[in-house]
Amino acid sequence: MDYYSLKMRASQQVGEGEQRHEQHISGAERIVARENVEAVCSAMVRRAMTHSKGDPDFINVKIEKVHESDIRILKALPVTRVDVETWQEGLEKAFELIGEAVGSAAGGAGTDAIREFANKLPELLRKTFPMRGAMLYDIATGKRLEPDQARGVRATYMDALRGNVVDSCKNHFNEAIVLATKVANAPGIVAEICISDDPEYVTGYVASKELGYVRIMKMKEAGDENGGRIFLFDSRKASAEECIDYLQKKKVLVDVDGRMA
Ligand code: PML
Repeated sequence: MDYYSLKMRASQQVGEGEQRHEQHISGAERIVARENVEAVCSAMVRRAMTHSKGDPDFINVKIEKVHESDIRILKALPVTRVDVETWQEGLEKAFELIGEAVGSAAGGAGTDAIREFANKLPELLRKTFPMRGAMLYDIATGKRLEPDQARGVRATYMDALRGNVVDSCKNHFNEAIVLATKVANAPGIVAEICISDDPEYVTGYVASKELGYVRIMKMKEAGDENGGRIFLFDSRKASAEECIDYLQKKKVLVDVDGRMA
């Protein structure tokens, strides 16, 4: 069967004079069967044209053929949910889980080393707020590995294996479980932490092959437009090039098996 990758991004010019620049409004991507290309494409354009951030000045839709033999099918990570009273409690829980994942990846590194790493996490996360992509952080050396640190690394070419569903609204969870599953299966990836940059969306997650996808129901204050992602990577297990190549080029369909909202 023939598949096609569709990617949409929409932006708007904001600011005056020298301050004038392009601001991202909306983006989406799918991998669909040939017969769904037109419908999915128009749903993407509708999504761009009806976004709450305003009217786009620029919409780019890229459509590429994908050979079935180049697609890897992955089983979605199992999902668990952590309810918390406050976003501070949620963040603490997320940092604790990430600390454990990093500790066990580092062969049960001492508690001091894990505590030292966990202390760095809030600052690392803050550094991701202005980035479009994720930070790729090497737990073996403490170095950042994104070729462009202002942009970060973006996981792309992925979708859920869900037949011919056409949707024009963003569903944070549905998109995140697909991305987190692709990322968790990347060479050398130990874990991921994510906070949405949507000011109205306070749920975030931590994920890894061992932890699964752990939804933490509050990870920031409502109204806060800061969000970001860190991919925690171990350079003793794979090379950064191999990992980035997989994240940015390998086509993945995720078997969500009834997990989607
Ligand atoms: C994003 O907005 O891109 C991040 C979405 C996080 C989804 C968390 C969840 O609902 O499980």
